[in-house]
Amino acid sequence: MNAPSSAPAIRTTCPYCGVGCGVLAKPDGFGGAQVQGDPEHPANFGRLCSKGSALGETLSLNGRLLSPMMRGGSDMLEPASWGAALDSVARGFQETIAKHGPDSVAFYVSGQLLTEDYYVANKLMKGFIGSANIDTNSRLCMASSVAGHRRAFGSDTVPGCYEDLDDADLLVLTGSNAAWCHPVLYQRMLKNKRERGARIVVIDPRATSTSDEADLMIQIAPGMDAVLFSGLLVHLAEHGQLDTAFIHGHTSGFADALARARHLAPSVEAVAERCQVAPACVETFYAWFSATEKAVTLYSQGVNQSAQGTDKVNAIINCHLATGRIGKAGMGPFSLTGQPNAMGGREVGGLANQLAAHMDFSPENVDRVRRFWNAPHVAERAGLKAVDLFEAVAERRIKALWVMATNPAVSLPRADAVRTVLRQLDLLVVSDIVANTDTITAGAHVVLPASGWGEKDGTVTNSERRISRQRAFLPPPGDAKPDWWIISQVATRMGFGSAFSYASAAEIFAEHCALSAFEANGTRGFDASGLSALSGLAYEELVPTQWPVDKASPTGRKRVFDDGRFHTVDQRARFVAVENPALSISNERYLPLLLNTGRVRDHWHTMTRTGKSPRLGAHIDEPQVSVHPDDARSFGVADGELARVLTLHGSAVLRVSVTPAQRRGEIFAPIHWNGATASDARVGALVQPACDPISGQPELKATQATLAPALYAAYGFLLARGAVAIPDGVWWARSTVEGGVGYRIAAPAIGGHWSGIAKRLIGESVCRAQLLDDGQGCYRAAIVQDGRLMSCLFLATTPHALPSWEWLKQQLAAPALSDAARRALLAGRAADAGADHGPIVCACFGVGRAQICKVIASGRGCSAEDVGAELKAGTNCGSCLPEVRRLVAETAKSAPPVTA
Ligand SMILES: Nc1nc2c(c(=O)[nH]1)N[C@H]1C(S)=C(S)[C@@H](COP(=O)(O)OP(=O)(O)OC[C@H]3O[C@@H](n4cnc5c(=O)[nH]c(N)nc54)[C@H](O)[C@@H]3O)O[C@H]1N2
Ligand SMILES: Nc1nc2c(c(=O)[nH]1)N[C@H]1C(S)=C(S)[C@@H](COP(=O)(O)OP(=O)(O)OC[C@H]3O[C@@H](n4cnc5c(=O)[nH]c(N)nc54)[C@H](O)[C@@H]3O)O[C@H]1N2
Ligand code: SF4
Ligand SMILES: [Mo]
Repeated sequence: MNAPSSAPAIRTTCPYCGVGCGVLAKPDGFGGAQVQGDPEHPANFGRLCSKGSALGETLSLNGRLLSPMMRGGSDMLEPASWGAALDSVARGFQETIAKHGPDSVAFYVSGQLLTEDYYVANKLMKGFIGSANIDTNSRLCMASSVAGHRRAFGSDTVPGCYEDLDDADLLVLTGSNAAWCHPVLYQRMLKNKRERGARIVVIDPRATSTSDEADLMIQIAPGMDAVLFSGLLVHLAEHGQLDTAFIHGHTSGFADALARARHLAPSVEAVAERCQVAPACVETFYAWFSATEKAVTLYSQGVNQSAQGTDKVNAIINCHLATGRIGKAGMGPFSLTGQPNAMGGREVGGLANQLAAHMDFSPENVDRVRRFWNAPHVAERAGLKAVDLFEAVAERRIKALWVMATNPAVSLPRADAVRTVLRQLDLLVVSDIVANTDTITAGAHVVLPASGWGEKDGTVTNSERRISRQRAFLPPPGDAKPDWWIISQVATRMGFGSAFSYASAAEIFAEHCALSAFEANGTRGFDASGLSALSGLAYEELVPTQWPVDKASPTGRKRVFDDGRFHTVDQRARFVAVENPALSISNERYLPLLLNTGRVRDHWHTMTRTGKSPRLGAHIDEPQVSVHPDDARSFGVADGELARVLTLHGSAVLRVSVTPAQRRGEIFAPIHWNGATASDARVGALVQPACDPISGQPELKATQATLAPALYAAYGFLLARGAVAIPDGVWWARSTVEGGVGYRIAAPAIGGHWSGIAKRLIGESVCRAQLLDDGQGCYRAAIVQDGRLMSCLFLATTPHALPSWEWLKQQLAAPALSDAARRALLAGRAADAGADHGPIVCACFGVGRAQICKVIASGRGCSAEDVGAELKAGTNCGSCLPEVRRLVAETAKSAPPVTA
């Protein structure tokens, strides 16, 4: 049965990336919902990417944390009442503070909390506990942009808006794989390219789906962005492209910044040499930027996550200030935010080096916030930034820690070390929506069930400063509660009840907006005073609104700094003389490779939500490492085989993808797999902890590494209707597949031993179905019940001897096995190549690579549009269009069209 179609759709916002797309969610009456893009939301006008489109598949309660848990006598987590759990958290914090002072406790929070949750957490720590030891995963994500903005503008403000991407004639993307990470926005840029002829420049050490569509790709040496943009500043100065009126009227520090730029980047040749790219490439970029007034420079983690991230940001902003290209339609520096509410957390002041609402720790601000909150112990100095905070846990300076909506045992650098030190805490509290994250299993004492997306109310702010409502459309499952409620309850039990007696998210939002303007006199960037008097009903109906929103602009403002006035004391923007960049590495000869890390198209971070969707799992379903062909040869690893990646900090076994998209000497691994989804693929464990000296953001994109083949006796697949406990010693990676769970496995031994393991893996009845073929080094077992495949195990001595995984998955999904499929299962091969769809390219319509290639080869797919007409691939969200185009181009190259 399906949803009564009259059920009203609820307007809400996507919980993934910082594009902040509007979503219409229609509950189906059975705990799920149908989801589509909100045509009225100005971030997406109805579009959603593959992740947003699959939100409905992530709502099941499978794996959800449904009750508070406390560590019991047996040292195991056991269900507890809210009263007992909250009391124990409050008591734990109070006792630690009483014994060791307020700086012995900390909160580690997240850009995935709603603004209201964030506000309450920040208020409790900085106003009432009296420490600033609250930091956030935004330290790993946006801290360099925050620091760069504050140095240049005097406030953490993104000047422009998404409309600028429609109006621009040049779009420069540096350190951003927007085609995969901000897909709806990227499609908007492509539309501009298609319809208005905007040019796209992509700057990245690897070729990506984003660079596939670029007019110019600069495959830059890692870490050299500041050199490239310093060279641009020099070029602008030498070619009469400076806006001298703007520089003199509205900025300071130009001469110093230019002198430093000249030192770093004396000539195009010098830039090309340090960036390891062709001089012509650099020249073209400079010429295009010089000649194009309407230029936007977008940047993300290739810029922020760097030991020189803040300088990279300022090197970019310098070029926009020098040309006066800021605060005007179609131009400006544009920091793409990662998480759905990275920006909201920054508004609240949830980073350890800010106090609250764009205020620092000056005595005046401390006093101001003390009066506003009526708070007893306002923190008077900055607290510990993320990496230092966990260092303090290791040194036992922090003894009680509350982690909310983030998974530091996976996502921090040196993640294995982090996971170990979590065990040293006297009290580890984790608020999450799922029961088994690596942070929880590391040794949480108390685990608190939060309501998730669709179950709670609040606001998020996207990359263009637009505040949108997330609205509940499902009841919270089990005992789950909103994060703001959980924090307020603990605050109340710590004796601060009168300041935390919130009855709704709306009340908190109003207080947050009021604080933003409290005694501000226009000196602070973030001003949402225009929303501070919203009634509960008006909050319910709040339409997406960009801050600043105040008396002067009650409906919000698209752009700021359009009047050339900035938030510094003299209202002038600052040029910054940037340092000479150098990667934070020493030249150990035994670690000759550089490990870069990042994201894949269809997974979100540690996969606690995207991991539930079969179609999102189908695009890339196991942990990978991309390796240049020359490196593959010298390190003896081959495409499709497993390799161990080693660094000073840890190791992981990943599937090798050999690709010329990598620069020689550099490898890339996605961050998503962890202890809950794979046996040995915690990429965060490999990563070095060096940080940017100004922002404290870690260098997550460059760690010295090496690579070696990881040899097993047998490789294979296991498909089952539910999760399976895989024996120790077996390498595995799990994904949700249609109808069950799929594991890719690699095992140290094969033979008689395997039938025992098979029994454990797929059940006793396996004996009836098993087929052992020692002669060819293969092992196969399948259980078929009532004509349906229930589970199967395939092993072979090399990965290349296995049947097609995609074909096997199709058999598990099928309501009944065909006779041919049954025979093929026993023979251990796909029934016929035509039935094998290959790895999924289009997640929306489940179209595989083999299907697309077949259409292209038949001559019916000369363009992505043709492929779409034949197979629908790419016709919904468009996230796969870059890959479809690449397949068309590759096929055209490899097989010249047949002439009649
Ligand atoms: N599918 C998907 N989308 C997401 C997320 C997700 O988990 N999955 N997460 C969201 C979040 S929180 C974030 S922060 C964003 C991140 O979005 P992005 O920053 O676009 O993604 P990343 O893959 O982390 O890194 C971007 C690129 O930086 C490049 N890079 C590495 N070093 C350098 C360098 O020195 N210079 C330059 N110019 N480039 C370099 C990498 O090769 C990589 O292609 O994505 C958001 N969107
Ligand atoms: N090597 C390397 N490391 C990286 C990065 C990289 O590029 N390379 N990127 C960094 C970046 S930019 C980021 S943003 C981080 C992301 O890293 P994390 O923040 O650690 O990853 P998530 O999986 O997003 O964690 C969010 C957690 O919150 C839970 N959750 C979801 N909704 C709610 C809710 O409403 N309430 C509560 N309490 N919990 C909820 C989820 O189940 C999940 O466990 O990783 C960082 N680490
Ligand atoms: S681009 Fe995709 S992940 Fe990002 S907000 Fe929009 S639908 Fe969600
Ligand atoms: Mo992020």
